[in-house]
Amino acid sequence: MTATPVETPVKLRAVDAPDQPQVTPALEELYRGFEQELLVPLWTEIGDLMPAHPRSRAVPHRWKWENLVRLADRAGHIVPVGRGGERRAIALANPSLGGRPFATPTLWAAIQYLMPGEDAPEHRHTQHAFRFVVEGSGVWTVVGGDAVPMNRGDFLPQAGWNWHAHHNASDRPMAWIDGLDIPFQYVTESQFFEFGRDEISEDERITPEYSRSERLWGHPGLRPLGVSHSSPGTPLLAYKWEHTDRALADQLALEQAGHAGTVEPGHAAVRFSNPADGTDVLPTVRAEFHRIASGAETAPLRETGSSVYQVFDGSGVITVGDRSWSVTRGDLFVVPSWEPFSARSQAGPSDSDSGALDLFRFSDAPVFEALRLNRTQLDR
Ligand code: 1HN
Repeated sequence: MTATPVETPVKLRAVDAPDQPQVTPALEELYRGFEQELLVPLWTEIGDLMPAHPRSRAVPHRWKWENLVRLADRAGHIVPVGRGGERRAIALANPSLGGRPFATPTLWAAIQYLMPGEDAPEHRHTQHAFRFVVEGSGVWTVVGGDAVPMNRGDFLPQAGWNWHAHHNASDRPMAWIDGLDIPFQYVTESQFFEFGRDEISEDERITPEYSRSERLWGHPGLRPLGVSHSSPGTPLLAYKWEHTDRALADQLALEQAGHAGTVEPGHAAVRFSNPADGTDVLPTVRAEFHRIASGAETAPLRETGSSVYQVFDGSGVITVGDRSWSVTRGDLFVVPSWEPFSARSQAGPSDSDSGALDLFRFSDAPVFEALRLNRTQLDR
């Protein structure tokens, strides 16, 4: 029997280039020696290891919501939800990340779909997560026993290690998006996961208009004195659309009246923040909402770290690096690290509203800020 030769994962190629040592038999022999000992010299790698600026492994990409919903609905009729698979969640796979379910090198984004009367079983994980609802209603997410309603425009963060299950109490299917820091926790090898109860209790199968968390923490500028909050992430489990919408409308109205408030002309924006201390809602994930007034355009901006956007309302044109797309309600797109991003609002024929382009955004910015790796540059 012949032994299969053991393949070493290190492969070094001597190349004839001005910044490389002269290719000689001695150099070739040195490189074979490096391969045997699993060694890689810096001089063959430095351009890739230390680029002059970030060059993302991810590429800019857009997913059309109508295609996602069509396929999720088909999955709803074919694929059951239950223990093991846990969720009918279908993830965006960035075309240059090897077919992995990673929207960017750090962020997961998925459409989740729950059929009428269905339950997604309880579990918990260290990954930080949120839900954002672009259309529909009828699902309650039960976080730590607290039933939280989900309606169009609502943002529902849920820090890692909280028990959670979902329940569709309505007679219609419901879709929403999930964002998590799965790729980040995957590469940092920090994940834990546990199954919870197979069924939530009858007294959790309730459909209140406000969760307990909203009744405690959801009043603007008012911190409850009877409760402490020390666990990671926000104690507020839902940020309702009516507040977000009014904040953005007021910024643009104040600008019209000659007052400060917008981030640039015709561009209103808010960050979802922790009411206990004003920080980001999740330790690893930032979430924001941007409204670009009819006809306005944002200045091209580069930032370290990556983002995923979902169009909440309106239509427009998005430019990311050398890519440009028309977008409309529900469409998702990714902005990789250091790719310049700009958005232009352009009312489409079917847009009934003010003509503004409303964008929900999430990013890995808290990680970059904590590590002091955050950098921005205006591109014009
Ligand atoms: C998860 O628990 C949810 O609770 C969504 O809705 C997506 C993706 C991977 C792992 C767990 C949810 C998920 C997930």
